[in-house]
Amino acid sequence: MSANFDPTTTISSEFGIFGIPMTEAESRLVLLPVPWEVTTSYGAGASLGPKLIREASEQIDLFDFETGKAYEDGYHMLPFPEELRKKNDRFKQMAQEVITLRTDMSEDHARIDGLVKDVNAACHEMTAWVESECKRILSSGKLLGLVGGDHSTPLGSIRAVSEAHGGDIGVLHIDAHADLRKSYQGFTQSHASIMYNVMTDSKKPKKLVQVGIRDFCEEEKDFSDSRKDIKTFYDLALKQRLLKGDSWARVCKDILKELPKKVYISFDIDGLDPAFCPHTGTPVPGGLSVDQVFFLFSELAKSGRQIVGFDLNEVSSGGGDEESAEWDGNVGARVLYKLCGWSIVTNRKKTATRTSKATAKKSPRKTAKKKR
Ligand SMILES: [Mn+2]
Repeated sequence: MSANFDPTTTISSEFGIFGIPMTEAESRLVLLPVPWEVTTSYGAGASLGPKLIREASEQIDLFDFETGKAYEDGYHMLPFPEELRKKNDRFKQMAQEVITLRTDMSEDHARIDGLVKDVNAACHEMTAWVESECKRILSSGKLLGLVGGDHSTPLGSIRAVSEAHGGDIGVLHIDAHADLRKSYQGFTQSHASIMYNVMTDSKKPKKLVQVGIRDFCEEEKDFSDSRKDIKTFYDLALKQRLLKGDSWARVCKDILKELPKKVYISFDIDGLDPAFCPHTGTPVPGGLSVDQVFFLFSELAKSGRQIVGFDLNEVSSGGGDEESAEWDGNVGARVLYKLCGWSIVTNRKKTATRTSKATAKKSPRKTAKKKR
């Protein structure tokens, strides 16, 4: 970090995510942007998520009430992958044609099947690319966060993290949707199937814990019920507890009880009340407040659990212009900032000796800053 860097003033996000001017090599945590929304069925614009979040991120005060100066360890967002974005535009058109043909009850099954096959193949390629990028980041000993895109994007990151820990991780999945469909509109790799794909993968995590779920079909509920390694906390059940006077602290305790020591957080922004993400693709009334989610994160950290990776998805412009989605970007950036901070802090605890060395190394920089 440059000696000229002043964390108390607003610095353009052009210098880096949250205005932090640090390279990948200098950073403890690396963010992978994945501008992909090929099979988005309803609102469009999730591929703009990384851009919306990055632009809003410059507004954030770096010192955090809970995680302090975690940012000093360095956050770096990789450049937006232009090739992937172009591929997204091409295959999204094909996926849209499928949806239109199906809606029109088309009999042209050969055409539909051909398009579906091509779209599924493109989605597999995206997942393979994400997986290899994540493996590269993890093998350099860095912490990892993925910024989507729609919620199909983190299959590769969850796979990479799960494999790195021999499957000994739990996924904390915050979402309005269960995402446990075998396929949706013929697409096997869509946002609606992400957790089905995660939990039927050869490198699957040992537990999936879902929170805020309020939109699901019978098949998804049956699938969740049938699996001992999946626990779904339905939004309605959580709200009923709160409405009867139970505390969110007790609810969080019950959620955390289901999770092992190592936790990967998969956060679909629509898990929040739509007031916090009005332009997201598939908003559902109800949901969590930002406060409730931040409290859950802090309880997770306090419990001694370690965040081994995370993703944030479905922050979107809703198909409108970017300016209209400024609020969505603002909330997304703040959620991302908490995820980054807790990732640093929960991994610091585990490697106390390494941290003290890192802190010692940092002090000359602090002195340099004071000279200004
Ligand atoms: Mn969702």
